[in-house]
Amino acid sequence: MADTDPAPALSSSPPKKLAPTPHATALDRHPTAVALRRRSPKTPVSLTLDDVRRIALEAGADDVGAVSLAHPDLAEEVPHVRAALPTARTLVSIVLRTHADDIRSPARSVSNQEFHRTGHEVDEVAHRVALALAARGHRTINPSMAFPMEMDAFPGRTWVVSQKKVAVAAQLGRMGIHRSVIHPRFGSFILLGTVVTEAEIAGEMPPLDFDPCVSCKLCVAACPVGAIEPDGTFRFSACYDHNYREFMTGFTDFIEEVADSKSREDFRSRVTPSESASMWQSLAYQPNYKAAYCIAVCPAGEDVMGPFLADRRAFVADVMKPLTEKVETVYAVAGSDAAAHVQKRFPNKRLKVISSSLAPANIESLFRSLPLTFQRGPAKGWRGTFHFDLAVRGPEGASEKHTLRATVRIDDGTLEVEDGLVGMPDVTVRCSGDLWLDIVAKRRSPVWAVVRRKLKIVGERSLLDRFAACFPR
Ligand code: B12
Ligand code: SF4
Repeated sequence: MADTDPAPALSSSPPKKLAPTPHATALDRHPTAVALRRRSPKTPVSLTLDDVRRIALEAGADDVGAVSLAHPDLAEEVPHVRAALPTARTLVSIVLRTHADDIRSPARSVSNQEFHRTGHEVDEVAHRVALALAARGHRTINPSMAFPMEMDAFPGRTWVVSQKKVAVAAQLGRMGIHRSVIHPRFGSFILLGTVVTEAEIAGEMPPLDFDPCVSCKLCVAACPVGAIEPDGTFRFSACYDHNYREFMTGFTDFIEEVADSKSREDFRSRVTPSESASMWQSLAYQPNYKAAYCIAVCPAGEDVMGPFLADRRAFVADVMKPLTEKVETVYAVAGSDAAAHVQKRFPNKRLKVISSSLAPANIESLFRSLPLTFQRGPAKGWRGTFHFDLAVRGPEGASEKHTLRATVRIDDGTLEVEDGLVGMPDVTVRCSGDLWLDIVAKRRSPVWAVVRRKLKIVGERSLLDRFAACFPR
């Protein structure tokens, strides 16, 4: 499994004898050093895929696989995984089942309880596997199944390892239309863990030779904010703004409402007592997801599909309708595709308009994050090419500047972002990167910046308003 692995062969290097230095130092005479030198050195135990599967199943996993970090589909993971364990060579993917009836309950407290319970169990199982591999002489870590994450990197990539990618590379399932991994037996009712180890593991997982997703598109129909497209395109901001209302930036938005409120009455007009109580519950216990309906309605998987196969109409009535007909608050940013979707498809639900708190951390990440916040609705029926030529300060304290150049093309609902100034622009924007970030975050007015000659816009200015509407805040 490690043929093409560029990492040094740490696990197979012979154990070094802890010989004392020629001139005995105080450390050599220390009781711990003396005791250790009396022991015979440990040789790391070689491991096969069967060994690791047995260890993980005994630790409580429902299914398990392993894949080399050198797998071509995991190239993007390498720097992140090695930042957490520099000698990492193999990823052990762990699957735990969730209880489908709980996840399907319209009572969100029941569903959330199950997500949290199984999530903790994933972390426990992964920890037991990590200890077992470490005891066999291989440095091993168990990154969390979800939280805590590396929030320094927020709002960029905060996760140590992408468990979906690892599970798919380890042949444990395939990505469904709803962009979660579907296991051939347990379907969408799983949570994933990944154990990162420097051990080389002999043996390969047999390929999963079919796609467990049955393309029924119930996930598309069930999502209250239209986050899942029939072709499998995932609308990240739609899911994040609603489902994660009581996580990360949803919580920040709540705090900012507190800060902006002039009085108790003003605060209550912005945030209902029920929403405050819900936020308290998320803080005091564990953060509550608002939906996960895409997972709840998914009929895929051998252990799950029976009722759907027997009577599809009854399945929709019993499983999907209670969720889609539920009267509940749905969060979406004004002008977003999600807001339009709730109004059109779910008039029975209460749309609550919120501000997007997905602000980029710096000008470099602004262009990388555009696809995550792009809204197709406001981009329909027109096209424009935008050149950005932005002066960017060096690292803090440094005086040097560089120029960040990017091209953004919007064409009838589609978005393309490219490095450099490419093609003929309809609009060119020139200013400092900091100023553009402030304008995007509405901290500065572009009119003020043009008047003060800090911002230069060449071309059709009205297109910039259309551009802004595609990234509502
Ligand atoms: C970020 C994240 C999210 C994001 C993005 C979800 C997504 N589809 O990727 C949000 C906040 C929306 C989310 C929601 C949910 N999540 Co989540 N989430 C993660 C996390 C931390 C990383 C996911 C990941 O690898 N993304 C990158 C690539 C591989 O995913 P992708 O689909 O190709 O990329 C899409 C988005 O992620 C986004 N994207 C791509 N790159 C980047 C970079 C950045 C910086 C950002 C912010 C986004 C982003 O754009 C892509 C296309 O739209 C993992 C835990 C982990 N450490 O792996 C759990 C995980 C994927 N989540 C999980 C679950 C269960 C959920 C929820 C059901 C939670 C809930 N109870 O409601 C929903 C389901 C939403 C859905 N249909 O996907 C499970 C999925 C299990 C499975 N069967 O696959 C995981 C694996 C946690 C776990 N340990 O089990 N999640
Ligand atoms: S609900 Fe249907 S379309 Fe969606 S992931 Fe599951 S099987 Fe695929």
